[in-house]
Amino acid sequence: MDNVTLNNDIGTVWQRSAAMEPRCGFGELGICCKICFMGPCRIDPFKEGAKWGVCGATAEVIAARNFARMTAAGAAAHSDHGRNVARALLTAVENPASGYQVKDARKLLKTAQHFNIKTDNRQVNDIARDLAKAALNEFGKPEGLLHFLNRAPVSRQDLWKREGVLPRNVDREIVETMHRTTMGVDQDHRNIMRQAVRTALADGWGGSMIATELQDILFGTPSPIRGQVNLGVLSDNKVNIIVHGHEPVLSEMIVIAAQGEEMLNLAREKGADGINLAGICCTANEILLRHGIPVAGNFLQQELAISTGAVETMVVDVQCIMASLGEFCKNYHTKLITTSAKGQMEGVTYIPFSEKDALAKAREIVRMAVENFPRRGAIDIPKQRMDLIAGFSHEAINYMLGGTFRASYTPLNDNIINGRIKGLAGVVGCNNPKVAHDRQHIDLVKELIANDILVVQTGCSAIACAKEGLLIPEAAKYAGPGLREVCEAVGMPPVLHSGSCVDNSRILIALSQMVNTGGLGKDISDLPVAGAAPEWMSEKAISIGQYFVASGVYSVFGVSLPIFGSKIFTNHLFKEMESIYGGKWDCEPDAGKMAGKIIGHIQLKREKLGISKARERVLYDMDMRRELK
Ligand code: XCC
Ligand code: SF4
Repeated sequence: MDNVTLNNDIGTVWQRSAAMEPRCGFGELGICCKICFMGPCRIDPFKEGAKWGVCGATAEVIAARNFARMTAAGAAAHSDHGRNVARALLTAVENPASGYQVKDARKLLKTAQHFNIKTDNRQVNDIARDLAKAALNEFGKPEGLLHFLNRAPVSRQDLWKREGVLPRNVDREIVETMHRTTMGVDQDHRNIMRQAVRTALADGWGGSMIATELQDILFGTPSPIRGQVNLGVLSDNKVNIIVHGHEPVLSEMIVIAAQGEEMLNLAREKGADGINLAGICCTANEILLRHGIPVAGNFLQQELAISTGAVETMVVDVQCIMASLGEFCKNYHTKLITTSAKGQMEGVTYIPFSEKDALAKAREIVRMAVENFPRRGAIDIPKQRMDLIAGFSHEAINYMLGGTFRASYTPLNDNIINGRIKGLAGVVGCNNPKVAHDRQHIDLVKELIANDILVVQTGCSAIACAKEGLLIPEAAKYAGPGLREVCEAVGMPPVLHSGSCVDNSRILIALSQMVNTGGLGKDISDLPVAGAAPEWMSEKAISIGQYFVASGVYSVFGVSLPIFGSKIFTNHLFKEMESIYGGKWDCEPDAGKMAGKIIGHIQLKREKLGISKARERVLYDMDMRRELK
């Protein structure tokens, strides 16, 4: 699909990516600085040219500042999303006409406890109001630390305290990173990286976790649900609406609006057989997990979806929305609608979406889509589509493995200890046109499950593997014998879809629970687990990598990393960080080699835990039975 021919000048993302070659080597290596206007400065990686920027900054300081700023930007994106969810929770309490309401009261009570909010003999709405306000306070409170940090294993909290990296509030860490990386402040790459850790922790254990937990309270905690994926989910006879972006605060309302009788009647009036809603990127994951709404594709498929000619409306909010879409849509009848004051495009219809009149605005958007149906011209929808199962929140994993009455992580830990499952890998993140679309995700995940490693996924990576048919129970046939046995016993796929990118916080909680369950060491860094982002491109991925490393997880990225211009800084990420945090960064563009590194790492952790040899399964024979009597 990389070679669709188009009659517009802007082309596809692959064509524009090819036109960028050769890319700037200084930028690719992370040693280009434009932080002040004495520059831009660049360091010669071969040390024949400039060793210092105009201000005297070295390669490691420049690379560290760039890296820290990427972390801050990523943390800001996830956390601003989280803040919006907290505002929506407050709206649910104060303005029921908005369409929002508390769906999971049980999770509300549990989450409130983490914030020391009283729950006994209180109305749901009163607790929800307190929680929403407390969550909003996390972004700018003048004193204290982030509440969710107390969900990490105690050993981890102690380590963070020792290192001085406990985040105080979300906004402050992002602001401080911007301050410290401005011209002439922090000129020690290790000190810069400490602040980058604090900022990333404020994302994973702060902004992202607030987004995930409060979304579950508002829209329901995911549990396994069937769905379908790929461009073949678009309908040839229904109005196709694609929601693209990140915040379910918008997409949840579109789901409700598209199901209304009034809109369905209007669609029939316009000659359509109904309304077909589908998603792209993380917002797709959000409504897939909670409603089974089909996924049209991941990041690199946003233009392809429009090129089918079958999309009446693409409605976008924030993050990962290509700037090309406005120009791209001019060649099709597709109506592009932006909805966020934070994300607009010149010449594109903007319908301001706010929590206050969310449902009314969603109806307006759906109506525009329906009215656009008669303008549809020739269509060409690819046939490809695949079944999948998604919805493995950490609560769902708990119930699935442990049963409703004794929900726990004990069975998972037991299966890891007895060697049926060798370990856990979180494979997450974006697509990047610099590498073959989806290939790295699929090749990596297939090799991991073949080696009895259970894979947990989020984001565009989950969508990539879903298209390949790895997210159905039948995919157990690709798994090694141990993992296959567990999957078949429980009826689960060997690859578990846990949600969007803010939902990587679910993985943090799952890892903490594995530690607390016992038998696999005392800290996250003892667990036989690893993280990977084989096709990363977004700054958000850097923040995620950084909070996983700082939480004790070995995290390996594909494509490349903008750090290699400084050996000193690379050494800090790949070696020194491990001696501090027990987790470290790594980079490996080849999926096969990446799999080898992860398998090796998991094996090493198993050896350290003393569980490296798979225990022989004991079969009771007659002699042993007699002995027992
Ligand atoms: Fe964006 Fe979240 Fe990356 Fe996909 S995986 S390209 S960030 S949509 Ni999050
Ligand atoms: Fe150059 Fe230093 Fe300014 Fe960066 S901060 S652009 S290295 S002078």
